[in-house]
Amino acid sequence: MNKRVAVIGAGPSGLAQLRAFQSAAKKGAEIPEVVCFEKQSNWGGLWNYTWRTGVDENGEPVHCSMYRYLWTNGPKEGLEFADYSFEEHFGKQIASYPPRAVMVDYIEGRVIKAGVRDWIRFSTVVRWVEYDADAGDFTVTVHDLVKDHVYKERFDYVVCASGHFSTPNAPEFPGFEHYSGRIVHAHDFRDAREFEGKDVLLLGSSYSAEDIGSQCWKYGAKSVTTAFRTAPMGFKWPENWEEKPSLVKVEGKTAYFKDGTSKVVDAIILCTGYKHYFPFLPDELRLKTANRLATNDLYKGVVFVHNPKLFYLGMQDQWFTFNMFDAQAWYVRDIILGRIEVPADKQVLLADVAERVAREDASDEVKYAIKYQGDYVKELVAATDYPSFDVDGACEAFFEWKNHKVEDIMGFRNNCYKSLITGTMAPLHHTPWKDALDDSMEAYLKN
Ligand code: FAD
Ligand code: NA7
Repeated sequence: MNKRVAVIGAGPSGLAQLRAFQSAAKKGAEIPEVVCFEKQSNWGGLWNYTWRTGVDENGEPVHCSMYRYLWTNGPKEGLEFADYSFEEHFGKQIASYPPRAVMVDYIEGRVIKAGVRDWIRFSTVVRWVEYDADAGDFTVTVHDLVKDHVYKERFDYVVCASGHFSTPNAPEFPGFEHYSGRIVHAHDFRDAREFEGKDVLLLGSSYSAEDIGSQCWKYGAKSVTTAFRTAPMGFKWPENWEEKPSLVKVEGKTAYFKDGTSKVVDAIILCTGYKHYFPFLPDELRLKTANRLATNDLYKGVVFVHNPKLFYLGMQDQWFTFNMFDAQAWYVRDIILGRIEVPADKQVLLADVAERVAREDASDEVKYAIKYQGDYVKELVAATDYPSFDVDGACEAFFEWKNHKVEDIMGFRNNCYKSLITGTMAPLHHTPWKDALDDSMEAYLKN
């Protein structure tokens, strides 16, 4: 097989694609040449922490949106690789909400074992992708940032795994221009200790607002205020945390809210989400979608309907993460290997997308959404040789996790779950989350 596949990004999704091809090769299949372009100097995507914000050492936008002291925001049992358990990696079962460093070690473990590092060209940013309809292939223009050299190569298929939680959605509010405190987007938040003793306002009511607010609280902020646009998060917050409706304006250091109340705040953190942003793709190849479970224009959630030789991984909003990226990567691999056929009629592809969108829109219930994405994972897993696992069990774990958060938002990480891959129960972590200030791997693994 002398086909060539370009994979853009070596985060969890891109690495899943490499692992998918490597596992087929290991079973004796002939696979195409796979080249992965990664703009950072190491793999791991968002999980590859950097202290930098703004631009990186090469002048490229910093990809990382993660911060110090980040622990997974859902139980690890919901994301465990079906072909590489936590127990296999760590040699023992570990507690359910690992900090980022532990997760990086786990993510790396599988691809080190697979031996695919040589497939990746690090510090190489994809600048542009063009499709040549006559030749039926893509020309990919990349910049080797170390050699400072721009070059082009041709590929039969392109897999875009560049992530979508890196380019901030940063709205402006009246008075921001003259505000004398710090205004920062969640993407550039790095260390909660910066806000020790401060009154902090977070805009947004989703994961970033909840977790960055919790970090600030844990590391000694004087008070936390979160302002929602649509609906409050509604947890039983600690005493020095309050939820307000939308921010209307700021004057001096005073923030004014829609209900007529106000509060003097030292810093404003925009937890207002991210944009799907693909500056390296022309109009006809670029995915344009909101952050939702059924994206626009992706047949089976991965095949770009306007050019089925282009695939996107991980572009959905995410309850399921690593195992969903795996299911997608195995599916894409099997299309490329000719094991799965994509219908030739574009109307069929569009109908698949429309059905997924309608089904997602049928309910606003959180349980429905979790199950919806679980069913999607099942659908893809059933079509390939990715090891099947108890997806319904993972949904149950997510339901339980949601209940734990309602019971105790600052204590939900003190719970443990049973692995759906090995069946082993995770140990209770040695220290409650709110008291565990050291997020190193050594500290976490002391169980
Ligand atoms: P990314 O991790 O974003 O990786 C994309 C890769 O593409 C990056 O390495 C980037 O450098 C590279 N890239 C981008 N553009 C180019 C280019 N032009 N050329 C070359 N390379 C390029 N998920 C969980 O399961 N649990 C959690 O606890 C959790 N916490 C999160 C916390 C935060 C703050 C955020 C933002 C996300 C969190 N997530 C979490 C979700 C996260 O989206 C996934 O875990 C995962 O990182 C997505 O993987 P990905 O490979 O699709 O994208
Ligand atoms: P999300 O989940 O996309 O949430 C964005 C939040 O920002 C959400 O509450 C939005 O309110 C709010 N938002 C967006 N635009 C505005 C404006 N203009 N004004 C006020 N509020 C706004 O992003 P997160 O960063 O929380 O999470 C992304 C990932 O990071 C997630 O997968 C986690 O694992 C970590 P809405 O409810 O739409 O009214």
